Amino acid sequence: MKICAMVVVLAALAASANAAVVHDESVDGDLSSSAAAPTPLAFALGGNTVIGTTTSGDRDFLTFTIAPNQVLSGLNLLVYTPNNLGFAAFNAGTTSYVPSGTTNAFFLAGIHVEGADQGTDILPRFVDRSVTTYALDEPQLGPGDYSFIIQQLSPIIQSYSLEFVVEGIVSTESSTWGAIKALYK
Ligand SMILES: [Ca+2]
Repeated sequence: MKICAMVVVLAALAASANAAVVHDESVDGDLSSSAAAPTPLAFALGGNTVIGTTTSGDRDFLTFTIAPNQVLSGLNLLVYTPNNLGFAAFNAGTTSYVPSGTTNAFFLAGIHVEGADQGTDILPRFVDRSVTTYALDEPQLGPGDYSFIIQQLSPIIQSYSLEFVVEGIVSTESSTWGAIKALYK
């Protein structure tokens, strides 16, 4: 029995330690600057790191899908330099915030990103520090398509590294998951 328990523990660590760079602008090119056509990125279970720079005139838009039985459970801001106020936001769907009556409903939450956030999971800030009309109810996103923007409107080069953490759903409480899922419909 002890051996079985050890195997389970090791498997859990391996899953959480599974991290990969899914887009590095210095290698893969600049992320889309178009809210209507974000760069599509494929996220896997574990950490999905996006490395880039943003500045005045270079907003970075990406879109990703959370598969069934998975959640986006964290957004680790690994690097954010220099310390200057920026902005980041989530939208539902494969396009980001395009101001119009039809897209307002897809806007989920937006925050100001600051230097003190470096080294922390900023997903909870979309719950308690949203600067927009809407905020997330929970620090996670369930299955579905999403878009994300990070922008620095000042004429400085803002470097960032973001780790999108995707986890499998292990809860057996289907009633709880149903309630969570309903928030993102
Ligand atoms: Ca960029």
